Amino acid sequence: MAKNVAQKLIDGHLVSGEAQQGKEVNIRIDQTLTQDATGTMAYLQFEAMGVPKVRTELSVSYVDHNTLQYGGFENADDHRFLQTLASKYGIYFSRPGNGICHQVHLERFGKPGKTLLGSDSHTPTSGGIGMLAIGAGGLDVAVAMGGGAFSLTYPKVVLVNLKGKLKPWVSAKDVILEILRKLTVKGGVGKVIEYGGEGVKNLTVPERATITNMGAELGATTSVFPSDDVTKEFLKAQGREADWNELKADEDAKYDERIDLDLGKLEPMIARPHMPDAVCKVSEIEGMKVDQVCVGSCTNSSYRDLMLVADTFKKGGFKVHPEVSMTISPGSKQVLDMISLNKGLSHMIEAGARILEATCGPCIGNGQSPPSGGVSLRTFNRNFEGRSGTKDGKVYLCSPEVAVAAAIYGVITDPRKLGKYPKVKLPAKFLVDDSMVVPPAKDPSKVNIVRGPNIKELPKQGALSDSLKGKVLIKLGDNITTDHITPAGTWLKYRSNVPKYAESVFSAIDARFHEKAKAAGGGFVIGGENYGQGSSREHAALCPMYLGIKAIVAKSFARIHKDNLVNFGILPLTFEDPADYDGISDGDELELPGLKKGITSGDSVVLKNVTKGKEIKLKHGYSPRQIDTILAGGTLNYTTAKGK
Ligand code: MIC
Ligand code: SF4
Repeated sequence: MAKNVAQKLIDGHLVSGEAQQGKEVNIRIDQTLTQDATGTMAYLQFEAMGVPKVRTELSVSYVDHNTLQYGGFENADDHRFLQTLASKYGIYFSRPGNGICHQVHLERFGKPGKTLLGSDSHTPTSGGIGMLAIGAGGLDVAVAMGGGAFSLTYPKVVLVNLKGKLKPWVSAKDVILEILRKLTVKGGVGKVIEYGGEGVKNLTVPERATITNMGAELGATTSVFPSDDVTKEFLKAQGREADWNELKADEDAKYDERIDLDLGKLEPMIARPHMPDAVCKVSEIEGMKVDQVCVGSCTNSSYRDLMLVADTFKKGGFKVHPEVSMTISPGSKQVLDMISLNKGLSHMIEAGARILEATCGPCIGNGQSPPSGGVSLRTFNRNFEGRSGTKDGKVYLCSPEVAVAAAIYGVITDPRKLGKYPKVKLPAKFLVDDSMVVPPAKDPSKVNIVRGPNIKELPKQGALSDSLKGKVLIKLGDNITTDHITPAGTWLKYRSNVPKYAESVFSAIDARFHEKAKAAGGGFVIGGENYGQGSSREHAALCPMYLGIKAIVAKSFARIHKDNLVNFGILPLTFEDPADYDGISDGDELELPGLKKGITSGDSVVLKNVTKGKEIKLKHGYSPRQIDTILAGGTLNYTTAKGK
């Protein structure tokens, strides 16, 4: 049977299950990645499994999120824990300063045709070189490191058929913003977005990676490009030609959906606050005053992106506008090293840009929060309310072209006004120096894992009770993100300390939520559509579990978050009739009776609204594996019980 790229990758890694859309399948994972903010939990869970050494072809532990902590030891403790643990268990350790996990993985480790599971939602970045690269919760990554398969619902495959070439001052970010405009933040749920057509050859690997990176904002399982001569050139320039494999769709491969996109017809686009799909043309909002411009993040921090900014400043003799604060975060040490050697860095410094470390930085709310009510233009991938650290900050997402134009003029400006386009040519050879990647110890028995006081034990949870009772602790609307549930920014340092981090749950919506939840002995959360979109952080399940939350009843869930809830034994349930959402109020007393039978004997459970005297039908849609996991009270209980 003719296959598309996504099907070739999934079917080629199938361990069990039926390769049929909508069915759960289990696939073999070749590579894993973690970052510091999700990594400590993933490794604590990996340790709890008692496996002596990772069983993947390659596992890399990156430190890129929390690198510079103000006044405290927590981050440094986490880094030391991660480094010593990596050394002991056969994991490569990418030191802080070596770069953002996705950028470095693409440059140095990713291989076309392989699978990659990462404890970060932007893992699909490596789909830019033809990998099946999927974001997941830390526990799923821990299981994969232990040699276990990864379970996913066999996706629909959407072909984005590209033709033509991008015009000057229009770039890859505009492609993905246009797709977000068309499909919305939940348009990719249950789907893999596969790029094809004659336009593919006109996009370089860094451009492809920008597109697959931000496919995460569609809610897609992943996004993927074929692996072709452009991929080969990129890997050759990285000194990794031997890692290249050709990967393309068969001639008459079938797709579930198709979107045609003429690259030549695209214009500079921008996403307005506070959602990545609130996209319009830059020309529609030109002239708006800008307070900040930030270039960087795993979406747009490549050599190409930064040189575009540097050359625009240099060739036009431009400076940063006096009322704009502009920051640059390079994606990796390689990028920073190369732009410093070729003077691109000096051009940006001369223009008045501020140079930050090669890390996530402002993207995760680590510094450079906008001023009150301020407008910040960022080349990042998320602009959720409050994520920048300023609740009333207005964050817009755009390309490096649009960002530099705004930095120069101090107002949102169509970059096509900047004159001749300084098209960036990728180097025939990138500067390769992997000295900040520490290989694992030759003799693991000599390594002691160092745990500072911030590394707390994993909270535990018992098996599922047959009936759950409690109050509605909070009722929420649509598109609640994991940033709403467990915020990052100043809370990031508590990622290894669940009891403390649990105090952050829903804090931006209700500062006393955690006290309320604890006092009530737990309860229920009611959500709208696409509950839990965004980051893969499993803390958004783990911390509510710690507070005693038993079930989340919503109109629909985002993929990674739903899996995380199951992993930690919280029931994700959906309304059979979405209109029933209106029949539940904050504070209502709810009951889920006869759960065990309800879950095992069909897809439906009954929710009693004791306060309103009504019964509501809910669906669960769990696979047999998920049912067993839920009954056991989560994945760790389930795998331990299975192992006995
Ligand atoms: C993000 O962009 O939200 C993060 C921080 O990279 C997260 C991971 C995390 O919360 O640690 C992600 O995208 O998964
Ligand atoms: Fe880091 Fe931002 Fe990318 Fe998340 S989206 S990995 S915080 S750069």
